[in-house]
Amino acid sequence: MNEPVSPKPSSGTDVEESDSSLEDDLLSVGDIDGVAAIGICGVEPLTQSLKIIQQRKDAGLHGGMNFTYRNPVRSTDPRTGLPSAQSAIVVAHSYSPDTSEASEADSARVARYAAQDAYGRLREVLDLIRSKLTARGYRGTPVADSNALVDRAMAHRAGLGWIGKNTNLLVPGVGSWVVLGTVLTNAKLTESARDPLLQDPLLQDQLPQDQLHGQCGRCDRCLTECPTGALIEPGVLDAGRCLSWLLQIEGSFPVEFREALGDRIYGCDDCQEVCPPNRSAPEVRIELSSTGSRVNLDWLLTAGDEALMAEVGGWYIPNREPRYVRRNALVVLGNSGRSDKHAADLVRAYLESPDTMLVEHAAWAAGRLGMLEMLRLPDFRDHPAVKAELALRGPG
Ligand code: B12
Ligand code: SF4
Ligand code: SF4
Repeated sequence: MNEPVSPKPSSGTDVEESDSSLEDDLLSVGDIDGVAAIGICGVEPLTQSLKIIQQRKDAGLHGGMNFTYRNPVRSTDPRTGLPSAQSAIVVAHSYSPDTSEASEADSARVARYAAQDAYGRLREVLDLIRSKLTARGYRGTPVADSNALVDRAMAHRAGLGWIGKNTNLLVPGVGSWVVLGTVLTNAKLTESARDPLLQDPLLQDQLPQDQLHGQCGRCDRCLTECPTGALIEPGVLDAGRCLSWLLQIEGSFPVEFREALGDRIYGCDDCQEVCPPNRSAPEVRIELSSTGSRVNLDWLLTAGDEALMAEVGGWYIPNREPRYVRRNALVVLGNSGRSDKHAADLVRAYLESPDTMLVEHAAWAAGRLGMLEMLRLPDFRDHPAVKAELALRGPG
């Protein structure tokens, strides 16, 4: 278990003993280890964000995602989470920039935010803010990574940082290895001092793109290094090309992006790993999640439903169906370059699956691993998915 969060002793803030203002007391949470930034802002609807979400939806850039795209009007109105809200306290909590365990051909990689309990730690901090509010008779409603609010837009409004060309919120001096959350409250709080341009929500909403990405300067590494070209313009992501989303979609994993998936089984960090401001990210010690940063591939492909979900149940998995974890694992297996008997046995077992989607991915893995002979066996060669793979790979 993580140790419960408590302010650093140096902060000198104690609700009972201090005569500091409510704002000072709330902002003192910023002294807790791991809290990268904290700010207070208003709860007017995020009109610019609404416009952006609608534009991207109309252009098909959401790639079928729901989240904030399901009901953009609600997700861009902070009062959706608390109708009596008057103010918001927004927090960026760091997670460790390095959780990497040695890469092995029989394991799959988990993105850093999911390799550790980053949201668990954030929620503890948000709960502490809530308790400070309720101790003074106010309401406090924490919201983080839910469909009820666009977190980056709130963090931007609260002055926590800038929106990078990779669409992430970057905290000055810290970078983007942070998760974001908000506590909505019915207390009317003084907004944090920040860039005058950002003081006025109307002005903020009219902020031109070059100022939005201001501190990125002329850098464009995230755009050029994204393995699938998903960042089609500075700050614009085509979710239909983003590996992080493709791992979460229903149906087949798109063939054209399977090789680019490499060994990723959940999330993708490339556009943050290449980001120069992230070099100054602080090291934060957070307990690893149930998976850690690498999951054994053979285990993923042989575990029963219950055991599998006990391990990876914290991930977004379409309809909570374990077959999607296995689909993704088959793509990783195909990319593993393995030629050992155990890998061949795994592919073979999935070619026998009653689930056509899994047969199709197993056939692809066989083709990529050079196991075409297996596909030509009488047991498999007449399956439509196998036939299609054989046709694609040629006579071999
Ligand atoms: C859907 C979603 C995804 C989707 C789409 C991401 C995307 N870029 O659109 C997918 C599955 C691909 C994804 C991936 C990741 N995600 Co995600 N995701 C979300 C979620 C649930 C909603 C985001 C959303 O609404 N996207 C739609 C676009 C249009 O909105 P947006 O990118 O947030 O941009 C808003 C602001 O930038 C602002 N804005 C943009 N331009 C302008 C211009 C002006 C003038 C103004 C004022 C505002 C403004 O308005 C936009 C719309 O509200 C949020 C949680 C939440 N409830 O907010 C987490 C969230 C954005 N994800 C997060 C994380 C950690 C990730 C990953 C790093 C995980 C991983 N390792 O795989 C990757 C990063 C990939 C990337 N480059 O974005 C964090 C981001 C932390 C940060 N530092 O920014 C969030 C905030 C979760 C959290 N609470 O911490 N994610
Ligand atoms: S998460 Fe990966 S695929 Fe998505 S935009 Fe970033 S680098 Fe590209
Ligand atoms: S890689 Fe460069 S352009 Fe992309 S977000 Fe980081 S600083 Fe900005």
